[in-house]
Amino acid sequence: MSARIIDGKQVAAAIRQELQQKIAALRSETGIQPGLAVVLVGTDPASQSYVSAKEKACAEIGIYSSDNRLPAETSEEELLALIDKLNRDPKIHGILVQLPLPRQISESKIINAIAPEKDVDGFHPVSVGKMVLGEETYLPCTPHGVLQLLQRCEVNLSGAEVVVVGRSNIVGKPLANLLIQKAPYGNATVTVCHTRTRGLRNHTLRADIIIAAAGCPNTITAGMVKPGAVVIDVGVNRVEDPQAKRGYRLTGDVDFAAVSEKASLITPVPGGVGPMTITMLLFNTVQAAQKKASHAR
Ligand code: L34
Repeated sequence: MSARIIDGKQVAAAIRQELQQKIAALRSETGIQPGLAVVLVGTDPASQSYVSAKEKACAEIGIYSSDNRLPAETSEEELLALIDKLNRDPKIHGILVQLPLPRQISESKIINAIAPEKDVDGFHPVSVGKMVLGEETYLPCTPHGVLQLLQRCEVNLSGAEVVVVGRSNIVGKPLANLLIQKAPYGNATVTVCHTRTRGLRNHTLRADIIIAAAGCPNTITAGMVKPGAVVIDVGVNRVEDPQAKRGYRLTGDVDFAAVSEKASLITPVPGGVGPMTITMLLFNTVQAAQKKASHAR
């Protein structure tokens, strides 16, 4: 059996089209154009490419974006001053500080400084707290994108055995939390595995849905997958490849070729979760602008 491949680009394009219409309506009804501040410190090539993709996506659907690229030596104080300025800028509804940050800057200090109403990444403790409590808030983009993919592919989560591999603050932890919520996108039975998990395979073999977010190629091999399982690959790893044009190729956390012979549904890398991450950032930015418009009335 060969799995159906989930086309993340196509799902992302459909959502972006919905957003484009919402933005046009918001602009004509209220004069408000959603605005996103994009902040990148340093020159990490992967971060540069993600940030450029986010800015391009904004332009395509009518979100204003301000580009803030700072040198790698930027101090914590300088970055805090920029955040403060963006917090007070009325044209900006959302602030994205691309992670990771250079070593001299505390990520948690920076995230804490973002006004919660502009926290379109959903990383601020206030946003995380609301998410865990099931209150309305901005959901973190990658987990939200995964939920959207599952929903739009009509994967039934209620009572499903889900194994999340990875416990990062930006993917594993929030995703596990969302999946157990008493909500249409939740109601799953969730196991979170990580680097200290014993017998990873015993866990993944039970799973109806495996979500790989370990950041390591070949974390999930065919022998770890129950026939017919749904496999979502969140990993984006650059692997050196002299044959490739750019000197590297992208691969996820899943042995795609072998696992796709066993799964019923699988996401590719690239073209799976990545485009959804960017799309949910756009979604949150539009939501932030809509909220502001409704307060202004
Ligand atoms: N603050 N930092 C903050 N928010 C985020 O949501 C992120 N993340 C992660 C890293 N740091 C962050 C992203 O934006 C990962 N991430 C991200 C975004 C987009 C893509 C991958 C990761 C993506 O578009 N991937 C493409 C391939 C891109 C390429 O060719 O390099 C894909 O199809 O998977």
